[in-house]
Amino acid sequence: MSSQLSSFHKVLNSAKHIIALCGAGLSAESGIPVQSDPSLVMTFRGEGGYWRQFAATELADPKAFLRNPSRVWQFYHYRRELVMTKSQNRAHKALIEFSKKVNSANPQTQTFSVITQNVDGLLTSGGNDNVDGIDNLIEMHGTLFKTRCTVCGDIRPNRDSPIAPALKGNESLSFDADIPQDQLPRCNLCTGLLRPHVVWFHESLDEKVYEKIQAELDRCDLILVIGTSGMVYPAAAFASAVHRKGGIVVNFNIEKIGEDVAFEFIGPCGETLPEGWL
Ligand code: BJW
Ligand code: ZN
Repeated sequence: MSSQLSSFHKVLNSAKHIIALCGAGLSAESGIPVQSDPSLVMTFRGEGGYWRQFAATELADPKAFLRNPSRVWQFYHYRRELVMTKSQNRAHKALIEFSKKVNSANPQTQTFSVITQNVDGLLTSGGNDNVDGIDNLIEMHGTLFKTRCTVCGDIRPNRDSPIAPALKGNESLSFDADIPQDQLPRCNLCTGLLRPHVVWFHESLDEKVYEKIQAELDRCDLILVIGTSGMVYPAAAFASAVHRKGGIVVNFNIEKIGEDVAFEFIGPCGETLPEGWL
């Protein structure tokens, strides 16, 4: 075992309040595209081997939805359908295993919570494969598998495929079908237009979710930063907040990122994370 790994194990065993902050890199090995530069583009491999590029900020944005809900729903329908074909990878499983281990021991000794920016739901229990999930999970940017009514605010789980009949067959990457609003996903309670229950650019996090995150950060003495570029706020500020209070920052990424890092495991987290827990 490398000396870094054995030192990390000591730190991991003696930490009291551990957080894992996850980003798109966690799900990369499940085959879910990573947003390489969230300020500019999201890239997907299109049919025929072409790379098509979309300005993520033009789709994951409340103004875009107001202007063209048909386009934004096609983008989210595409991603829901894609994610429904994917499964947890070794990194998800390592986190779930660690969470079970910590939670079955004395909560006075150690706690573990996971804050994920991912909206793919791969850390939640259930899903297509009825898998195990993380007990103490905060999906800070929401999830692809819940809807929110733009009129009455009702939030509910939804794994329908397709989410509306008119979206079926619109899995191409052009997102340019002009679907009438009354054929987009509608609320069961008030027939209002539904939207994905995710946090778009220029939107604030849900207040209760943010309070929960603050409480976790306040007591945290070890933060594992897994597969996130640290470019999108407020999540980008969490590791330095922990570091400023004397906590330890550990990075799992395929490249070097961030400052104030005590340990760095460079490589695909499907490999480095399971090793880290052994
Ligand atoms: C691997 C790997 C492998 C690959 N193993 N690793 C302060 C300063 C500047 C700007 C702002 C600021 N505060 C707010 C802003 C604006 C904005 C922002 O941060 N912009 C930045 C682009 C600068 N933030 C917001 O708007 C936030 N709202 C807010 O602050 O409200 C207040 C407000 C109100 C009104 C006006 C203005 C402000 C909300 C942000 C919500 C972000 N939502 C998204 C979309 C969610 C829905 C959806 O997916 O459709 O969340 S954006 C997108 O980025 C998504 C992600 O969760 C998020 C983070 O991306 P992540 O996970 O880090 O992914 P990548 O692709 O960036 O990185 C992947 C990493 O993995 C890389 O490092 C790879 O190396 C690594 N990797 N393979 C390990 N196998
Ligand atoms: Zn409604």
